[in-house]
Amino acid sequence: MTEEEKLTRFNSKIDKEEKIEPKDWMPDAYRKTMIRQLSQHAHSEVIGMQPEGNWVLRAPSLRAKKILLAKIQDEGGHGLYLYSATETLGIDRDEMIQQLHEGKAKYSNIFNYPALTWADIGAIGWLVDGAAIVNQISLQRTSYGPYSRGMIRICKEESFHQRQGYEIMVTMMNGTPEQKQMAQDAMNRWWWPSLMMFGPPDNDSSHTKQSMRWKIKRESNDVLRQRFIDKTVDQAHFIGLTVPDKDLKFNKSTGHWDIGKINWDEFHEVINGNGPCNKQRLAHHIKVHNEGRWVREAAMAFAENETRTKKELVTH
Ligand code: FAQ
Repeated sequence: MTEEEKLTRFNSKIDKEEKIEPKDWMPDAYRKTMIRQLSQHAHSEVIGMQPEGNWVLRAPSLRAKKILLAKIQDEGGHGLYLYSATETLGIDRDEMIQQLHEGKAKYSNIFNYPALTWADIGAIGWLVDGAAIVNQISLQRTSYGPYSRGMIRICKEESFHQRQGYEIMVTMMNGTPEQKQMAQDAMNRWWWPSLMMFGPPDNDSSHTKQSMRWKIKRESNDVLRQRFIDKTVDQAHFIGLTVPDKDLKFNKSTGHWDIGKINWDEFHEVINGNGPCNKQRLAHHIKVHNEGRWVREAAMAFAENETRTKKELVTH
């Protein structure tokens, strides 16, 4: 097949809602975009374990600790699915990790903020996982097969995460005045960065147009952000939390909540390495990655040994 025929076939698959699979021909730019988005997503899951990991030893009960541990383990698992899915595009994990460590690969803005109190754990589960689900439900229909299948699995676990976060917020809002204030403070800290998770406004989003044409993204940043706002504002009001936005107003003609201005300068600062915790997050990842070298080497040596033994059994 000529390059042109291959491209026609690829486009017709996309048009017919057929998935693109690892061995299928794909344009280089499609592969590059998929590697960027998927690896960024994988890094986010793994770096996202840090703000919550900070609270494992300080969880207020054994029940809370067990739930938090399970959630953090899930995030590690999501990272694994996503790194594996990215590897099907022809890049290996070491290279992805190197890009992360060198600051060449991004991860979600949201994980560069500190989790200061137990209420932040509630806010992370409710708002951060809540935002992640809205985005990921849409990505279940993404055109790249391994990503789409990964998203279906991940969304199931993510909805449990959102519920556990909301449960913490409900409990605190039913507690003492101090606990209510803690919940409100956490809401104030996490609300705006959660809205930024959906990426820049559509007219400033460099990749959306092409990614939607390729059906990598199924809905735009602004559409998904609005869906999250509409769901979440009602949940906040239901438990007595105030959304920290003086311009928040229900728009009867559109049926949506209108919000005030998002501070996009803050977003750009954070994704370019200057958020409150960027340096700490990366330094921790690098340290733990280096400390874990012996585990990776032992696992590789074991795998090689197993393969050798199997081969010897076959030849004898
Ligand atoms: N943070 O043209 P667009 C989770 C960058 S998982 C950092 O709109 P795109 C679970 C973007 O890379 C959360 N950078 O980009 C959990 C691009 O940079 P470039 C992660 C961002 O890709 C919970 C530039 O800005 N989820 O939370 C962000 O079409 C709790 C222009 O932007 C995913 O990654 C951002 N938020 O749309 C884990 C979902 N937004 O290439 C632990 C998959 C944009 O110019 C604990 N990803 N940028 O250097 C996506 O859906 C898309 O990549 C978007 C961005 C929607 C995030």
